[in-house]
Amino acid sequence: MGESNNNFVVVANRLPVDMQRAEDGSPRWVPSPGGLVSALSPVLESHEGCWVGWPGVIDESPEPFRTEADVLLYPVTLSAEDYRDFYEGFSNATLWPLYHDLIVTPEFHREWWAAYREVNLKFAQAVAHVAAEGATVWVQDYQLQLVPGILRQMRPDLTIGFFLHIPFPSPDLFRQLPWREEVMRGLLGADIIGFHLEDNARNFLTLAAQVSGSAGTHTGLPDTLRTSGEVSTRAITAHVTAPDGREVGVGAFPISIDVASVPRPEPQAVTTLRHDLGDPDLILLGVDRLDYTKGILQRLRAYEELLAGGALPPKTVFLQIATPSRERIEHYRRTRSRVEEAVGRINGQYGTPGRPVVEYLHRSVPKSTLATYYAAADIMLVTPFKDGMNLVAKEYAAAHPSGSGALVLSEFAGAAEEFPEAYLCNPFDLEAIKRSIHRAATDLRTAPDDARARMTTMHRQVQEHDVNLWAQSFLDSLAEAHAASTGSSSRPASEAR
Ligand code: GDG
Repeated sequence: MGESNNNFVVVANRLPVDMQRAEDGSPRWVPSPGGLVSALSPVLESHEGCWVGWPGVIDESPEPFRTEADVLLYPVTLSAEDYRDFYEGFSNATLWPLYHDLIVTPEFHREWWAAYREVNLKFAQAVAHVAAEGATVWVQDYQLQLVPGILRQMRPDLTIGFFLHIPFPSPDLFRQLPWREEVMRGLLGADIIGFHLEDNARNFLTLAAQVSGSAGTHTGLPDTLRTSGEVSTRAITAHVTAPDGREVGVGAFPISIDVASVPRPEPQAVTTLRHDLGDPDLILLGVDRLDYTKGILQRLRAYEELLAGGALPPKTVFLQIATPSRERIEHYRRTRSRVEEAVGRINGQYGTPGRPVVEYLHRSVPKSTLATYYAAADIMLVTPFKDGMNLVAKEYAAAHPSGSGALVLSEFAGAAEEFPEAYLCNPFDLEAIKRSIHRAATDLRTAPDDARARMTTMHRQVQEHDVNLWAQSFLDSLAEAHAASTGSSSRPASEAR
């Protein structure tokens, strides 16, 4: 048996580890600890679980292997063409911009779509191979939207959940997609489809009724798709009927972070950082993948205008971490060059020798370093044009247990729904970003109690709604939905933890 007896399978575009080659050519696995990995690991471990995904290197076919905790990692091989057409093409140059409200224009190419179908089939076949009879499968994100439908046909015995980590667009935008019926049918192969926000779920429900051939009726648009977020969230309150007559649950499950594993920085590390930055009066921080959705350039322009107007303390530093991302895609290259041009321009104008006003890192930093940055930052700038949730905002709130600091947050980040106490702004409105930064900076000086009350509330929100609650509520809802559809009672996948 070995590979085929897994009762719980997570399938995602990437494995939770990245493969590297040692000098002698042997494969080495570098763990990529993230919220998703820490949330799902205990569930995987207690269920002879398995994670199916791409190992992060083109054309590599490493053997499946077990982690120390007995989780089977099952690699799916992607060729150079798969990577170009499925990953860079359809996933990141068609779906990503379409689902982020056309911040750049999505490209529609039939050969990309063909690759998307083929690679989704490849992932589904891998899952069908490793999943035990009656197993629970949790499919992750926009790269794999056809997997639930394909799996349902291959393996009707499975319980299938799907979660979308990015926004789901309004029906008018989604309907531009030439392959909209196929994508809807793919998603409707699941027992439950989860989104971050009620708005996303509502968009999906409207579409399910509109797109011909994809669904029958849905049970109406309830006033709320999510209970108020108390500990046992039961998020499914709407159902759509799939073409095969099954009832599919649709709900909102806002993702969060693993608060317990956020590194606590040494106070000395924070002092050293402040010193290295020239002991500024005010530290602003941005942490993003270098993606055009994240609004880094607008944020820099707002900062530049505030400096020009003398609206910030004289010794202010803006530290921006921009993690390299999707660098072969044209829009990403263009975003990077514009951001770097702005950094140069601002430092050229306002910096002094040895004291730049923007400190810019175009690389990934260790988690512990990031924790020091979060702790040191007086104001965190999270200003995406559109974001499914935004974990950086939650990590910053988690890093300020005493209520220090301030968060400037885009209205268009999913996190804004959970953090109404942030200094919210419209990232398309430069004046609004400036106002929010200015107000946060002013409150920190002149109304510290108010600033502290805001941050304390956000910190509590994250503590009470961590990633374990997210995973638990999704998997409990999935087990219930499946039990309801088959008339059987099945144990929630999260119960054994
Ligand atoms: C997608 C959706 C949704 C960043 N730089 C470094 C680093 N990071 C880590 C952060 C955070 C993560 O990357 C970024 O997560 P976000 O949520 O902010 O953004 P996306 O990557 O776009 O994620 C998003 C998310 O999925 C989850 O559903 O919230 O809306 O777009 O954890 O800390 N980590 C380290 N070094 C870095 O330099 N170690």
